[in-house]
Amino acid sequence: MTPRPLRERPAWKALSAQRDAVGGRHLRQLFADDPGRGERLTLEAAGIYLDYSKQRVTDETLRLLVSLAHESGLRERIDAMFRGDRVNVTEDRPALHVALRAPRGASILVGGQDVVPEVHAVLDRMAAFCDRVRSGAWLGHTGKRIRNVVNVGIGGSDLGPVMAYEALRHHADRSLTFRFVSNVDGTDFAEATWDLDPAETLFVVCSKTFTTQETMTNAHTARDWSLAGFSGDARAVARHFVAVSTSAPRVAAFGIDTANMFGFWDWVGGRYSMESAIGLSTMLAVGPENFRAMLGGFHEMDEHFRTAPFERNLPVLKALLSLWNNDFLGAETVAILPYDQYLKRFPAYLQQLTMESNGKRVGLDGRPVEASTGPIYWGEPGTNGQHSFYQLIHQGTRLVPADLIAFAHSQNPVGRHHDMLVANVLAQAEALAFGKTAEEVAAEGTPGWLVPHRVFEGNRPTSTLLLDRLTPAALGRLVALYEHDVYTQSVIWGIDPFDQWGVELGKVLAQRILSEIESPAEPAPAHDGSTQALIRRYRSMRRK
Ligand code: G6Q
Repeated sequence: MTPRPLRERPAWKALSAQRDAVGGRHLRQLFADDPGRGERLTLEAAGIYLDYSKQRVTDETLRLLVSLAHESGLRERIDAMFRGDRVNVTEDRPALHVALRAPRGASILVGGQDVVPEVHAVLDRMAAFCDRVRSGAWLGHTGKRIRNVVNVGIGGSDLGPVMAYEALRHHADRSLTFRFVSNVDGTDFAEATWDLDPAETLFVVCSKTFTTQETMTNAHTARDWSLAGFSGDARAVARHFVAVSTSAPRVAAFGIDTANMFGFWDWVGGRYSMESAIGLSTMLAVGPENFRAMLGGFHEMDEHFRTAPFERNLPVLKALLSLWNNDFLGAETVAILPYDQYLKRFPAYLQQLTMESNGKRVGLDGRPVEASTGPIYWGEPGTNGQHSFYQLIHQGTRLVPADLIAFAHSQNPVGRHHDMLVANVLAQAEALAFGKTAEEVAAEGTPGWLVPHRVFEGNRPTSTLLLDRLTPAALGRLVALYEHDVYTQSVIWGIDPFDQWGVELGKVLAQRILSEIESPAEPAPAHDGSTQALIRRYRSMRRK
């Protein structure tokens, strides 16, 4: 059944009415009126404890948000995604990343064919390959062991692998060095390889399409760099290059033997692919067993999302709270603040996942969406952010809701560090919610003129996510949580979270401008006055 237009859904209307009644109340008041909310507005599932009591909601707001999910047809849309319907409407294909982490023996059909056996066949091949590299059975062209792995890819073929490598570094084989080259800026390649020996270096070229300009340029540069180390002997490619792609013909055309290729499928979106063969570098780093444990964590969250009632469903609740902040309280961003140094690339990873998915202005019907979609995700690990941009969150004029992510156990227990770290997360959430009133500031003897500067208004909403420790399984659960959060929001807005047409225009123009800036003759003016002048200026600067 097609849901009613967004603003005509009864829950949407009731939430709009709630906005002033609840959205205008201070968290101090909400806690004073309802002291039990700190215990009650929490949820523990799939190894994640979520405290959402510091969100600016009441039980009634939550009830209406859950009704909104029902009125938006979320149940049906979740089932549609899991059974392999073509939920990626504008590209007319399924978005079946959940099949990548389905256990052996499960069954998910695409076009009448069970894809789970194929998924496990690739995982098994990846595992066999990774075991050979990690054990030293796979040798380079001159018989040396592989010591360095360079992942070449961009976007979804880079951000997941680099985030997962950093996140799981504690579990990684430290005798191997990992580097990630994504940018077409030659500096990226140069800095990633300057100290590496080609005889000990394996390149993993990751590209779903095997046509992406940046990746193909870097892959060719990598081949030149590698072969230069073997006096141009092209046979070395077979020992020093493997590919991850959906296109065997293009991999073969590049010169990589398809025996050294790991495949995946067009029903895996780039930003939803870190647990497919795109995660080969992750598996090389942490080994097949840890990789499978990560898949187990993903699957655990998948099952929770698929089966839990919405009011006890972590991704659904997270999505609804984010939607409340964004569409009803007017917040434009979400700060992702992991209190774990290993998650330093997690905000960047989530930027793509959330903003490339839900940065859309038209609905599935091609008409403008009736609400603000995809908030801006950004962030840095705590405690570093506290000494930089937290000022704006605490005392600026904008509303910046934040997700605070913390672990009960450090992977590197050193002295009191971990307790200090966690004390900071809890303190920030408390300060953001409750602030410090003018009376409190004055009572400390602060001179009158300074009081306004030292007041913390509070009422800044946060969600605190507490996990046991950052294991591979925990990472899987965390990523799947955000994936399904994104999907839930997209369903309510009625947009396609699996396409990314917005990246196309710039790519086409870049091709055209490249030929113009490289052309020996002055190119005919083909652009607006500004772009034309910049092309002219660049050409003349390059001539000097
Ligand atoms: C992700 C996007 C995009 C994609 C890159 C790389 O969802 O589709 O970031 O991952 O453009 O694409 P290839 O893997 O095809 O090189």
